[in-house]
Amino acid sequence: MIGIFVFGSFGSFVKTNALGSATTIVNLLVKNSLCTSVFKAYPEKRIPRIGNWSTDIISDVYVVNGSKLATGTATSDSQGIYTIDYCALGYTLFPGNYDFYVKGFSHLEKKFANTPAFDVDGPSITDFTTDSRQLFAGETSMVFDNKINSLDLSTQIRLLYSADIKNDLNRDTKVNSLDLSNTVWNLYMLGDCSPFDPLKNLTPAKKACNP
Ligand SMILES: [Ca+2]
Ligand SMILES: [Ca+2]
Repeated sequence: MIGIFVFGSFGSFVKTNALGSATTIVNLLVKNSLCTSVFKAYPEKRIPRIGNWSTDIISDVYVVNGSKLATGTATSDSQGIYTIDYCALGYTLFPGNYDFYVKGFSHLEKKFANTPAFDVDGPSITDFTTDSRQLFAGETSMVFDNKINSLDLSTQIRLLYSADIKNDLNRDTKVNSLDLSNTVWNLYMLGDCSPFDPLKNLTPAKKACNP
């Protein structure tokens, strides 16, 4: 749905000049904001490589270099496209630039900084796939600590030869050595997280972050 948000009063008003006689019609700025926003993100290393980009998504919206504004969830389609109605979730987001933090089902959190969004005059899809950007795979343990480590490897080994979808990183319907090799490739990789993330500064660290 499309929400209409108004800066100031709606429409126009009559302004009286210094002599109190002549009038001027002043039109006020009316801005549109998209409640339902469409995004695109690619989870990495899928087989087949093209058109196999579905995953569960958590998509958080932050002020640029600032605090958290909104969070939403969705399941992306085979093209990596997902839709979130932030208004239905109770958030009001105006056209502008935001920092997005996006996490796939088996993936580290990734920051997409200073990204324009929520503007009906802007691109129809907020595209997180430009410049070969992808969500890094291997974060599969029950504990989301935003780092790929032995917890994730041991989870995957335990579920080897199963069809567990979280550990089937390439989504070829089975957990096997190809998925394990993806996790080993990303071993010790850290995700991104906001300096304001409440999980960041727990001791011992529950959630790792890129500097
Ligand atoms: Ca982990
Ligand atoms: Ca697999």
